[in-house]
Amino acid sequence: MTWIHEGKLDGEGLKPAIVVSRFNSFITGKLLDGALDCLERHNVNTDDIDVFWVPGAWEIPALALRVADTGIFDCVICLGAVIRGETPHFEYVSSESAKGVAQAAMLTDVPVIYGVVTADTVEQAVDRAGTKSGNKGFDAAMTALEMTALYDHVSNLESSSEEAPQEEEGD
Ligand code: INI
Repeated sequence: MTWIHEGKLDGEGLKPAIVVSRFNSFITGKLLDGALDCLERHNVNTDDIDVFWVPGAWEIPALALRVADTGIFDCVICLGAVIRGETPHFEYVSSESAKGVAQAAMLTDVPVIYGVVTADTVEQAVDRAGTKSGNKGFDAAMTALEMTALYDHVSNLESSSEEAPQEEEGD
């Protein structure tokens, strides 16, 4: 028999944190709206959501790791918008922000979710923040719900296998 493990999309009783950057706030504000909408529509209590504003996408990973390590939150949703300009700044900011969020996720015990829009143009970014291509903030919050449920499920598997009686080794 194959055992399938999946995370449920129910946020009841969860306490999520959102780390969101102020740079390009006309986009990140929409991502935040999308994430809040998703969490509330999946039974997360509004009073249980904490939002942390940082200056730019570069600053997201360091704060996300600190927030995750408090042990107060069930997951951390990272939201930002990096839009390509005429300078190579875009490459540095977008790649460090993505790498940093991935690293934070590996270093802490709760899911840290990447919801940073990287776009060539303002129009593309707008498309991903609640218009033509959906809302990446909403999507990131859905991912957070699923991964939080999976983390919880896997740690229950670990503790139930610890409690299970050990088979005696034969002679
Ligand atoms: N920060 C962003 O979040 N998006 C951008 O598009 C961006 N660009 O293009 O420069 C950006 N830069 C600021 C950066 O994130 C830091 O806040 C800044 O370098 C200070 O460390």
